[in-house]
Amino acid sequence: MATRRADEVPRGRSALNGILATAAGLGAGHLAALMAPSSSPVVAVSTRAIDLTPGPVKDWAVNTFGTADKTVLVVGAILVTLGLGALIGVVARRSMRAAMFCDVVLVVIALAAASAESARETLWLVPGLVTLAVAAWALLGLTRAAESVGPAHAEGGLARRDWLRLALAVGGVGVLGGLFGQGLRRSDGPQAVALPARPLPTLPTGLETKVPGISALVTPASSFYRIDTALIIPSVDVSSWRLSIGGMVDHPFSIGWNELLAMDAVERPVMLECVSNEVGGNLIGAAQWLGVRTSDLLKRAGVQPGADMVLSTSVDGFTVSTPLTALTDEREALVAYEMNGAALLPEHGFPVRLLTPGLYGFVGATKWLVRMEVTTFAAQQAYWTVRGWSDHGPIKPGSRIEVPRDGSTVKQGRVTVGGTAWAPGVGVGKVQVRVDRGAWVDTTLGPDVGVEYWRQWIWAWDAAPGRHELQVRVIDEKGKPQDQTVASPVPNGASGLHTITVDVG
Ligand SMILES: Nc1nc2c(c(=O)[nH]1)N[C@H]1C(S)=C(S)[C@@H](COP(=O)(O)O)O[C@H]1N2
Ligand SMILES: [Mo]
Repeated sequence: MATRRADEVPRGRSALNGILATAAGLGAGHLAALMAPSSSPVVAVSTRAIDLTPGPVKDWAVNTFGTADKTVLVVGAILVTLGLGALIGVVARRSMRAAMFCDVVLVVIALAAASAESARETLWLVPGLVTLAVAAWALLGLTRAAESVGPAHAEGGLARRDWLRLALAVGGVGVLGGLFGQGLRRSDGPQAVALPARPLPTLPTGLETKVPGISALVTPASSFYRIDTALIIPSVDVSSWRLSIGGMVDHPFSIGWNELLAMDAVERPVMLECVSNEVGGNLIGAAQWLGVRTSDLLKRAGVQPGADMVLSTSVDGFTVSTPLTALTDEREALVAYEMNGAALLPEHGFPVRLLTPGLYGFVGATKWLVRMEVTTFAAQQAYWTVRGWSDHGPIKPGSRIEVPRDGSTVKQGRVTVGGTAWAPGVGVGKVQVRVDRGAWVDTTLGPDVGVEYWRQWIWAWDAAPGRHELQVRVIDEKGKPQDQTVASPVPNGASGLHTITVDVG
């Protein structure tokens, strides 16, 4: 069959060859990564990208994309790589050797990302090498097919059909590899574990039964916000899971699942908030947690004088620095293994997470917990503190209006306004609202579930026609109002009044 030189192939066709070959490589690599889930090139590179993200950028991403931030990152990484693939396809017109070299460089970057994972997998090399082999094979094949042209229609048509057939096959490898690789990893559900039966202390009925639209007193685990750096939810087997406690202690030890379950357990209603939560935002929830007191574990280890921090580590290498006092004082921080009466969901830290009442998640709520190291703030830094977030992260007192919704229209007359408010460690004394910057008026509070829990509130508003501004504030049990200064989340949490606008018709 007659051929043309590579540089006679239309540029667009060469670019398409590069895109298809790259897609095939990524898809095959993702499928191969069923053997080493975090080492799939797309996953490894995206994970490294998250790790290299400074605090303000993380905050921007969370606020712009919410909990879809990871999807945006992965899709972005795929698109950028396919773009580079197009360039490699064009490079192949001049020199196949140079194109292959570019492929190798990209795969070396992916391999470096996979090897840098703090929890490096045994077969971390496999997905990258599969990616390289498939991408190189596909680029060679497609380029050769694109170079083939027949002298007359008949043969030329054949050559074109050959390319098309190969292109479809290569594209298919990319798409199907990616879909199967993803689908098969989704299919292994959470491990079923037997937990000792314990009657749940019943909480009072929340105001959500009276006022539609206000947050439930207890947030169901399935709708609890999720924030973490894990692109793939770590899957931990309780039979091999262990929590080790060491560092500045007299008796370092480690404890397995059954031993932990046999320890004295406490059930506590506790709210949790992400430091990235904006005023009025949704990165907050409240639940009943059950687990072992961190103070019991630390007592057993025997903390040495001079320590002021516990650095806890997740199975995926993520770290959290918690002030030692917060893990030993009367707030009763937990190594928790139940949420709302059931085992933790994988996305919320199964089998075991840290839960420190009154502290933002990044300084007290390590999911997939495997290690607690007693140390000092001077000696060690944790994942987000290295990236510009504060060392100590007490949750700022705050409040939010949930009904009516910001920007909605309501009928004039009696309108129920309601929401949630919190003042961890001290407790909610009062929640007040004001209309159009008038006088603050007291609202009616929902059930009191303790100082580490949020409190629902409602208020009957006699709404006059027109556009109105509503604001809310919490006053803690000691009489201190929440900070009204407008601050963005970085470095230690947002503050300011939640303010909404409502049209009364
Ligand atoms: N292993 C691990 N634990 C983690 C994180 C993480 O990225 N990895 N993020 C923390 C942050 S920033 C928050 S706000 C809470 C969120 O817990 P949730 O997803 O169960 O709501 O988990 C904390 N624990
Ligand atoms: Mo967070």
